[in-house]
Amino acid sequence: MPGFENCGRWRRFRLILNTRHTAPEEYHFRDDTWTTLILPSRPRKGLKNHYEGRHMQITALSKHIGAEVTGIDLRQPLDDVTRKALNAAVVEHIALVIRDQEFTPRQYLAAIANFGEPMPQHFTQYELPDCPLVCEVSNRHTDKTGKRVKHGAGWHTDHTNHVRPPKYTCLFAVALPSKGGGTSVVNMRAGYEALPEDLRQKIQGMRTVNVLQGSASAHSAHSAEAQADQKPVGVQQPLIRTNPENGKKALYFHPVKTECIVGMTPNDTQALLNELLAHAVRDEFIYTHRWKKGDVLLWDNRAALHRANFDYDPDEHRLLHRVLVKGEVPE
Ligand SMILES: O=C(O)CCC(=O)C(=O)O
Ligand SMILES: [Fe+2]
Repeated sequence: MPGFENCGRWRRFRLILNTRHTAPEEYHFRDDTWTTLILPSRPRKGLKNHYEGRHMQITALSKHIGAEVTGIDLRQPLDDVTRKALNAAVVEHIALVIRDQEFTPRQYLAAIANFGEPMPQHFTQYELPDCPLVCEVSNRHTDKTGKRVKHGAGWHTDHTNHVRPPKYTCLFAVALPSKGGGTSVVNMRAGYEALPEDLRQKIQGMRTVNVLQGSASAHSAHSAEAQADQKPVGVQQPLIRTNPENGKKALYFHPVKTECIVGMTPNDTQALLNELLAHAVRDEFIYTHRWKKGDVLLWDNRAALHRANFDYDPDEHRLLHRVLVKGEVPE
């Protein structure tokens, strides 16, 4: 029987693959404890048991957001229990860091398929030619004027102008600056709960209208190029989104892609979104990932905003490989 160890104030769980096949399958979430999950690593016929002698461990990184996974090689096939535990960890902890991976783009794509179906991305010019569901996020990309594009510099969630935006965004480090260049993810479940009551009441039932780039947004995602591609009719999304996997509500918006909130002008909309950001984005709700070689970072777009940190020497190369996992129609 796995033991529960007291570990202070926040929820953690630990998952151990039992290579001796003695313990029954256990799967628990418990508040105020470490929860240890003992999973059988089933040997497959004719296949060497790839988990032999290894431990997969999932450890929460803070009270509000982030968990780290060690002791797993995502190039190997995963059993259902392991896959479910990883997916449950993303939903629970919102941002998941999986350490020490080594992939070709195809292996990376296959690894991410454990989390759902990969989907095509907006900017097809960044697709890897041999593996188009994997796109580059690079600080060397330029727009038509030759200016460097700063992908994801402000708080946002991805592809809100899609009817079915991605539930997870996944990044894998390929080239990293010597310092800085982290990725920050903020818990918008906590952000929603932290709103003053009158503001929370005011935004009930509101819907954002999403285009490639909103006319009143302060940031320019893709400048003239983006404007040219813009769809005339926006896609509506709920401003408060419920994650169907746990029933929890979160603030859900992309300030740059929001043209307006239904019934409001673009300028009033931006003012309201800024007010929401000011209340919801708190240091204790943020996880900033400091990239190491071999890291995969993924997060649940249904409960988070994220941004790239441009606090590094731009002459150093920063390249991540990105895969998006298909989501449901937001409600
Ligand atoms: O470069 C990063 O750290 C994140 C970029 C981003 O916003 C994304 O990949 O969706
Ligand atoms: Fe993004």
